[in-house]
Amino acid sequence: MPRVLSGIQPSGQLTLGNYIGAMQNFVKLQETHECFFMVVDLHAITVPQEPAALREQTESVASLFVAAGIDPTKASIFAQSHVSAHAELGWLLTTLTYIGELERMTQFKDKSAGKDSVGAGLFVYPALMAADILLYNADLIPVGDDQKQHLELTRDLAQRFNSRYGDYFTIPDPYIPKVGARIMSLDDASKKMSKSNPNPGSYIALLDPPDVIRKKLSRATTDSGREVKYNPAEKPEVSNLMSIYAHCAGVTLSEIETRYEGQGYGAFKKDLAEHVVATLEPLQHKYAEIRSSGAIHDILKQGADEVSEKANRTLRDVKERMGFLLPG
Ligand code: ATP
Ligand code: LTN
Repeated sequence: MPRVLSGIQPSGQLTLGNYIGAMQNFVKLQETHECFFMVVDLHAITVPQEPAALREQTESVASLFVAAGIDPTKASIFAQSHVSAHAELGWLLTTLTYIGELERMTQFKDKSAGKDSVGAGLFVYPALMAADILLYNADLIPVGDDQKQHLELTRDLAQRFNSRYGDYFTIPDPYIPKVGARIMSLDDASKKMSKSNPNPGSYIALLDPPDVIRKKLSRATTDSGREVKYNPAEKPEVSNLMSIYAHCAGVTLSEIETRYEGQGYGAFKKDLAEHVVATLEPLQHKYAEIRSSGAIHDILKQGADEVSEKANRTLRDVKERMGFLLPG
């Protein structure tokens, strides 16, 4: 069975962007693929995290995986730091990565812009992501549009390793949704919706209560026109809201255009809020159940147990190929 792998950082409250861009595909792919879904806590610490918040968010993200419909009997759900081979292969791949490649990464440029001191982890982050993927020889990587460049680097590193040390790694392909691969900020359609944005009005968190969702969407920026038309270049705000609508209501963009012809933005935004609320309510109920049951610890332990053997085998093979003296 082809393998799918992806990760989400426990760096804040998950947003509708994470859900539409990535998690919805996780749920879909678990039916047809062998799946590995990680809470990438080692990636989250590339920017400062409060220890108590990191622990809480790690449990929260793992619980949201399950609440969104990832079934731990079909997919392995685990915390990256519970499988130490990730950090170790990350280091080995860092030594194969060129500084120039890392300097070109737009996520690094965005996250380091304007900062006086930037941790080295933020810079070498893509090599750790490559390790996540290559440890399991994953074939398909469901991610949002912003991760395309990191995935290109993963492919280059796999090819570089294979040409230096002999064919070993599978070259992974991205799996990116056609609509909704880049959900934009509600207050600024030139920036992607992001859980680490300091303005909570810029995103819909998956755990926002219904009234907060309604308020945030009614305040979402729109242009001064009236037409509900999909045109990301000229009407980026409305087009962004239409992508969200399409996902939550399960309709096409042209169906939305027909539905709101001649009606202006008011009715559209009101209905949009109800579709988002209806999408998130079942997830929120399930989330509350999972958190109060305490089951997530066992799910994460089971996930790490399921994947560790495969990860350790890859690490051993890689070390052997690179010329490390193996113990014993
Ligand atoms: P941070 O703001 O902390 O960098 P993030 O919100 O960008 O976090 P990640 O954990 O980096 O979230 O991303 C998890 C997954 O969600 C990735 O596959 C990413 O591509 C996807 N994703 C994140 N934001 C969006 C978005 N606005 N639209 C579509 N997909 C997104
Ligand atoms: N870099 C990704 C998170 C991530 C990931 C991965 C995604 C870490 N490891 C492996 C896919 C596969 C991000 O910032 N969203």
